[in-house]
Amino acid sequence: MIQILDSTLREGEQTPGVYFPPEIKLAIAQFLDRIGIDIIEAGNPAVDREIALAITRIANAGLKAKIGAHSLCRKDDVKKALECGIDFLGIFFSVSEKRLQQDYDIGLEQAIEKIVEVITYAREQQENLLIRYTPEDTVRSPMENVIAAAIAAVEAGANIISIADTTGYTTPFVQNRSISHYVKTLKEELAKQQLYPQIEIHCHNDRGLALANVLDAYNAGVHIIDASVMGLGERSGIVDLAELLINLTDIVEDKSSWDLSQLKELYDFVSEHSHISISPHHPLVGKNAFTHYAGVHVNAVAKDERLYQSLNPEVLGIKSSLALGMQSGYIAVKLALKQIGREELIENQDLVIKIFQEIKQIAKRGTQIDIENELPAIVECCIVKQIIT
Ligand code: HCA
Ligand code: CU
Repeated sequence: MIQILDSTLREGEQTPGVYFPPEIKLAIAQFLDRIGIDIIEAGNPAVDREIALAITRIANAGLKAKIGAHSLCRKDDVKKALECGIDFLGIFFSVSEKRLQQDYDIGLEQAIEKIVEVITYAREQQENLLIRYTPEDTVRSPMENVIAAAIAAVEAGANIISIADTTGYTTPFVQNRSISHYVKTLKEELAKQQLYPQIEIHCHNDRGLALANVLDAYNAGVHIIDASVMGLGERSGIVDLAELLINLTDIVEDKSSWDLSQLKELYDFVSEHSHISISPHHPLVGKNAFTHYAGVHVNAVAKDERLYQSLNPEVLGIKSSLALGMQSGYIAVKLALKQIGREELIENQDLVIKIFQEIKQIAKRGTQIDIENELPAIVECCIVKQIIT
């Protein structure tokens, strides 16, 4: 069964301007737990004491999910992470010679020694700890280096190897640049050494392909997929959690793994506390995700919503809705009158036409009409005009 790691609290906080205080982090973790997320990556405790405090609180909250911390490949940082009482530790370090030379002035051999030393230390401190090693920027690093580091890491005690597409470089149809190629090659090479760690993927969205890439990796037999709420993260972020879950629901065998009815509330909560708005057309959770507008569409969905919906909004605890504006037809006006409790006016053809024309006039100003809050006043105004004329 595929496992989901949510990194809203770690990668998500690498969105400029985003910071979730400990009590908000705990509430987000509780939401994720209710949804059925397997691993919650709660932050890097070496960044700030308050982050360490938040991770500790989440780790002590009795959640079903495994609680993880992120750490640089340093014993001191690992020590801080373990003090938080975590189940899962993610250690990352590059194995690309170019990066190693430019940033750390060391070679591959020294890098692998460091990785082995830190993983060995973590394993000695906590026997039941799940340890993940990520060769940062895996997919742009020489494959032979990645394989050598992965073998050494697993032999030193890592349970999971993560393939990080740190810069959103992979793409499904370009030879040797697909994430499935990396998943398959790494699995094969490790199996040759009788090593069978879990394989994870972390896909950034720089090319807008993060979701396509994780589905490609799913097909290649990956075990753990990283995502975040709203896809929050560095630059263009990573895979969007809601989009990932709905697409996996179509392909996994056990459809009841996740409680999707919590997603909308979680997204609104994260949007509020990150101060980043959800675009109206965001799949599943955007304001317009299940809103029908143009006349032809509204006519059809009035008979059967499935004519213009391939997803059932009820699964997400959402109801479909109607928008009024330039594209609307008479049916939309009648449905909107019904919605605001003025069903008795539907038979008044002249009035319906007047309201319809008024809506078009307002729409020309480029503003959207709020059915609940604005339509009642528009209706009253048209009734008065009808009496006068
Ligand atoms: C980072 C880099 C990272 C690490 C992923 C991991 C990436 O911002 O620290 O440790 O598995 O994209 O490579 O997020
Ligand atoms: Cu990342």
